[in-house]
Amino acid sequence: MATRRASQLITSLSSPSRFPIGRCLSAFSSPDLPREFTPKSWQSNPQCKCSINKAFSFQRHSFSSKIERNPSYSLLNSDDISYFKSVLEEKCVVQDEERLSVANTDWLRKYIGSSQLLLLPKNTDEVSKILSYCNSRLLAVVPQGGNTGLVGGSVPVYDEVVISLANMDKIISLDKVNGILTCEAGCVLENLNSFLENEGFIMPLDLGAKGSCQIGGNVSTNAGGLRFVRYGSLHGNVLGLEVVLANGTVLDMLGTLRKDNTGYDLKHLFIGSEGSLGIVTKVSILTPAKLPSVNVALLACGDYLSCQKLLVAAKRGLGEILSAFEFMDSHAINLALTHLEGVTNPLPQSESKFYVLIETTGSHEANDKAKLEAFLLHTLEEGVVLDGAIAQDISQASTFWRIREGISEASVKEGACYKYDLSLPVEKLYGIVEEMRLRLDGTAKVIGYGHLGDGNLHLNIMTPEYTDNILTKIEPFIYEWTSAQRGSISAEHGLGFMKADKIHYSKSAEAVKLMGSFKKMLDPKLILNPYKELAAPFFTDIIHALNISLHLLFIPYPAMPNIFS
Ligand code: FAD
Ligand code: 2HG
Ligand code: ZN
Repeated sequence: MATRRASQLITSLSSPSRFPIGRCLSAFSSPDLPREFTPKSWQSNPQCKCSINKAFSFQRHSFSSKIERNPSYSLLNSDDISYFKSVLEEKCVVQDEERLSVANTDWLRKYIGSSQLLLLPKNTDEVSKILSYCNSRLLAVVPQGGNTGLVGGSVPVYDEVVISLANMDKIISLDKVNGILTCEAGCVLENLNSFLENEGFIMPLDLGAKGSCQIGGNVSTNAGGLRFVRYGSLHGNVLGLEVVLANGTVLDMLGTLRKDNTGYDLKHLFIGSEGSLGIVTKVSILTPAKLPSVNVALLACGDYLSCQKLLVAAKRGLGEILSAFEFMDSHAINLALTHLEGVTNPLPQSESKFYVLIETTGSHEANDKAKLEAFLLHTLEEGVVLDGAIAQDISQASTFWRIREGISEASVKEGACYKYDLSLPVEKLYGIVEEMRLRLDGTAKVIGYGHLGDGNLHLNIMTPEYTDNILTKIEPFIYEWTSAQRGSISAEHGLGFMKADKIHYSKSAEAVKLMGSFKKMLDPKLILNPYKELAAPFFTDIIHALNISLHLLFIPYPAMPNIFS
C-alpha cells in the first residue's frame, strides 16, 4: 500500500501537470515571488467610504456589548488644528474626507470609526510634540501603521486622532557584520526585505500583508507569520526600540546588542502592546543571512493525524532547512481556488482533506534538494502523505504561496467573515474546527488553516452577513473551548477592539491587573488607543469577580474620574 502511494506520486509527478521531483526549482529569492498583498486596492471602493459628518457613528460587528464614547475625552477644535499645523507640515495634517475614510476603516471593513483628523509626522520629534499636546488636551489617539490588523486595533472607535507612521520610512543603518538593521517604524515590511535581499540578508518575518504592513505595526502586534517556525518571535529578533510615551517622552531603547542584562528589558513591554503604551518610532532588528537555495512543496494528507506526523517528520528529517510549515484544510484551499484570480490547483486529482505547504531554505542547493526529495519519498512510502508536488520554478512556488497567503483575501469575498486566531496544542488544534462545523450545522462556511509548525490555527467562519444570531453560536463557546485547552485566544493578531474584553480567557486576573498598572503608569490619562486591549482591565477585574460575561452587558465606557479629575 505504502509503496503503491510512492509510485503513484512518481507517476503523477511525471505528468505535465505535476512538477518532477528530479527537476525541482533552483534557488529563488522572494523579491521575485509575487507574494505581496496590497489591501490598498480597496481604497477607491466607494463601499468603504464612511461619512465623517456622522460624527461618532461607529460600526462593529463582533462585539455585542455596547461601548459609549468616553465623554472625558476632549472634542477636537480649531485651535487643535492650528497647533498641529504649527508643528507639522500643512499637508501632514489631513482633514480630507476620502483620506479620512480610508484611515477610519480597517482591512476587513468591519470596524469603522469617525476620526476627523489624520496626522502624518515625519520624525520622532513631531510624534513627541503631537502626543505631548494630545495628552495635555485629553485628546485620544490611535497609532496606525499599514492598517492591515485583523482585530480592529488600528482604526478609531470614535473620534480619536489617527497618528500614521507612513511618513517615517527611512532605513537608518545596516550592520553587515552582525546583520542588524535599524530603521524608522513606518518602513513597509516588503521594502525592508527587498532592501535587505540586495545586501545579502532577509527580514526574520514574512506575512501576507507585507506589501502594506509596517515594521512598527509588526512590532506593536508582535506579528508571527510564515517564517516564525524558523526564526522565532519578534521578542527574540528585535534588539532595540525607540518609543514615544503618551506624555511625549522619547524613550531611547534603540540598542543593537545581542546581549544586555542591565536592568529590566523594557522594550519587551512594547512588543505586542498594540499601541496602548506608546508609539514605536524606530526599530533595530536581527536579520538572518539570505540563503541561496529555496524549495517549496505542496503535499496532501488524508487526515489531521497525518499532518501531525508530517510535522514531526519535517522537524526531524528537514531539520535546520525547514523554513515554513503551513497547513490548510480542503475548505480553505477550495475557498482560495474559488476566489483568487488565475490560481489553479497544483494537485487537481487528490481531493484530500488536508494540505501542507513546506518550504526549505538552505545554503547548499544540491544537498537541500536531495534532502527534500528523500523526505517526501519517505513520507509517501509511510503513507503520511498521499500526493504532492515540488515547485520547479519561481512561478510555481509563488502559486503555492499565493494559495496559502491568499486565503485571507478570499475569506472576505464571501460576505461576512468572523476571524479567530488561536494557539492550541497541535494535537487538539483541529478539534475546534470540527466542533464549530457541527455547532453551526451548515449555516456558515468554516475553514481551518494556519501555522501548524507554531501551533497556530486560523479559524474563519463565513456567512453572507454579520448577525448576532451567528455570533452567539460562536462566542463565547470558542473562547471557552480554547481556555479549557489552556490555549491562547490570540496567537499572533492581538486583542484589538475585537477581543478587548476577552483577555481573561487567556491570562489570569492577577496578570491582567498588573498589565493595567503598567498601562496606568505609562499612559495615566489613557489617551493611547482607547476602548481596546488594555482598556478593559479596569473593569475586567470586577466583572471577573462577579463571574459574569462582559458580552452580556451594556457597558458605559468605564468612567475614570480619579484619573481625569
Ligand atoms: P496596523 O494594522 O496599522 O496596526 C496594528 C496595531 O498596532 C494597532 O493596534 C495599532 O494601533 C498599532 N500600531 C501600528 N503601528 C504602531 C506604531 N508605530 N507604534 C505603536 N503602535 C502601532 N499577522 C500575523 O501576525 N501573521 C500573519 O501571517 C499575518 N498575515 C496577514 C495577512 C493579511 C492578508 C492581512 C490583511 C493581515 C495579516 N496579519 C498577520 C495581520 C497584520 O498584518 C499584522 O498584525 C501586522 O503586524 C500589522 O501591521 P500594520 O503596520 O498594518 O499595523
Ligand atoms: C495568515 O496567516 C494571517 O494568513 C491571516 O495571519 C489569517 O485572515 C486570517 O484569519
Ligand atoms: Zn497567520
